[in-house]
Amino acid sequence: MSIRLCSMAVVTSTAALLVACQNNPSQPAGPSPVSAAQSAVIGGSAQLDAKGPSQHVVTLSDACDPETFNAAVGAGTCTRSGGVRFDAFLDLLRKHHSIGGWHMAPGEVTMQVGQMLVASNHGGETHTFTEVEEFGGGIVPLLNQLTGLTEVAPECQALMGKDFLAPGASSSEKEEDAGVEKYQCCIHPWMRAEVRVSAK
Ligand SMILES: [Cu+2]
Repeated sequence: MSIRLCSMAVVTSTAALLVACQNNPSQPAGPSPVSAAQSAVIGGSAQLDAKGPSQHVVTLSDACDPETFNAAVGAGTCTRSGGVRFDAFLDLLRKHHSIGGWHMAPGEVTMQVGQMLVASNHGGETHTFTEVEEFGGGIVPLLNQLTGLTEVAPECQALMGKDFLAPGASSSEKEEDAGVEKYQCCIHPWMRAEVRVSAK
C-alpha cells in the first residue's frame, strides 16, 4: 500500500513528496498538502475498487461546421467552431452511411442495476439519446435515406421536447432493470450505443 502511494506521489508531484515518502514510508502523515493529496488518492481508489463508478457517461459528439450547417439547415444548428462542411458531410454519408465524427462514446457500456446512465452532449448540434427496441431511422428523412435506415424507429416518432439535448446539455436516468439496452440519436441515426445492465 505505502509503496503504491509513494510511486503515485512521485508521478504526480514534486521532489518534496518523494522525500516525504522516503523518510516516512509507514508513519501516518501530518496535516500537510502531502497528506491531503494522499487522502484523495486513497479515497478515490478505495471507492473505485469497492463498487466501481456509480455513474456511466456516454458522450455525444459531432464535427459540424457552423458556417455551412447554419446556412443549409438554419441559424443556430451548429454552435461549435470549425469542422466538416455541410456538403462534405452529405457526401461522406452517401458513401459510408455513417460519419465517425458524429458518434457516441463509449459505444458499449457495461453497468449494474441501480447505477446512473448519463448522456452528455459535447457537440455543436442537438442530439437525442433515445432508447429503442431496434436501431432504425430517425426524424430527418434525408439523413435516413443517405444512411440507408429507411425503417424509422417508432421511439423516434414519439419524441418529447425534453428528449432533445442541446449542445452542452445532459440527461441521466437510473437503470432499474438488467438487460441489454439500445440507444440511438433520432437525428443522426448512426450514432448508437449499447448498454449492458447486470443485476447487482
Ligand atoms: Cu445526433
